[in-house]
Amino acid sequence: MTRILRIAAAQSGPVPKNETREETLSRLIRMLRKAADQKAELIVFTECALTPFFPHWWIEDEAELDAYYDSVVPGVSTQALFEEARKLGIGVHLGYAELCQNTDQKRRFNSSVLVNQEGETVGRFRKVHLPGHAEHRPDNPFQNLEKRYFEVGDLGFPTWNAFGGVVGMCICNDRRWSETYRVLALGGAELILLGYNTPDHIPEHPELDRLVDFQHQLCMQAGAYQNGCWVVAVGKAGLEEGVSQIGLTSIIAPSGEIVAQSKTRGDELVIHDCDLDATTVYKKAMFNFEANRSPEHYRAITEQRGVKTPESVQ
Ligand code: ING
Repeated sequence: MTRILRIAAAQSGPVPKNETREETLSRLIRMLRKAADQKAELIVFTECALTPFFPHWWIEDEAELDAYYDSVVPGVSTQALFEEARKLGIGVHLGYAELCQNTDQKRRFNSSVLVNQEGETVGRFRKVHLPGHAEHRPDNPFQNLEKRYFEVGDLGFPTWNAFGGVVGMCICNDRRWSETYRVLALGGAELILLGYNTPDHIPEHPELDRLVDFQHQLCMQAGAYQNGCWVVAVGKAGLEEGVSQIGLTSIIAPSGEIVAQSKTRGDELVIHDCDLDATTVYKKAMFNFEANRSPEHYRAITEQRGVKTPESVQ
C-alpha cells in the first residue's frame, strides 16, 4: 500500500506590526480551511508564523520583546487554530517564538511544533543554527538579531513516527547546513518540515543578493537528494515592515526536484501528494547509509589525512 500524504505548504505574506494576533491567526485559519477543502492531511506554516519577524529590528524594552513570544503552543493564544485543525482532521506544523518562563529565568527559542490529525502534540524543535548578530548594527537597513533574541536550540534534531512515516523538523538557517539533513536522515527522517524568513538582501554581503533565490533552493534540493527525504519549506514572504523577503515556498521530492512552488509573495497554499515510498530508491540504493557509508570509510579518510601529500601534487 503506497503511503501518499497530501501536504499543504501555507506560505504567509507579510505580518505588519499593527496587525493583531487575532487577525494573524485568522489568516492562518483561512488557509487551514482552504487546505481542508482540498483534503490536505497536514498543513505546514512558516517560521514565527504568529508575528512579524521581529529579529529584523532592535528592541530594548523587555515587555515589548516578550509580546512576540508564546509560552505554550498549542495553548490559549493559538487555541482557535488547533481546535479548528482537530475538527477538520488536519495535522499542523507551526513555527513560533517560544518563551520558557520558570521561577528564576526566562529562556527564549525560535521553535516549531508538530501536532497530528487527532490534535495530539507529536514533537517540538528549537532552531540550532542562529544566523546574524547580537549587537545593534544601526547602519544596516534591517537587523538579524536572532543571537540576541534566541538561545541555540537544546533539543537536537529529533524525528518522530507520524503521518504514516518518519518526520523531522528544522528552521530557516538550519536548512543551509548539510548536517541538518544528515542527522535527521540518520534518525530515519523521510519528511523534513521547515519555515523560513529570508530577506532578498544581505546587508553585509550585497554581492550575494543575486544568488539568494538560487542558494535557498540549492541547499534544500541537495539535502533532500543526498538523504532521500521530502522537504517542505514554507516562507514568510513579501515586504514586511520594510524588509523584502523571498517567497519560493517549495515542496521538494527525494529526487531533489522541486515538485511544487509558490507563485506569489502573499498568503498562498502549495499542495502536493507526497509519496513517502519515493524515498526508498534513495535510502536503499543511491544513498544506502549501511552499505555505502560507515565509520570505517571515514576512519580511512582521517588516517589518510595524516599522509603527507607528495611534492608532485602540492
Ligand atoms: N534567515 C535567513 C536564512 O534564510 C540568511 C538568514 C539570509 C542567511 C540570506 C543567508 C542568506 O537563513 C533566518 N531567519 O535564518
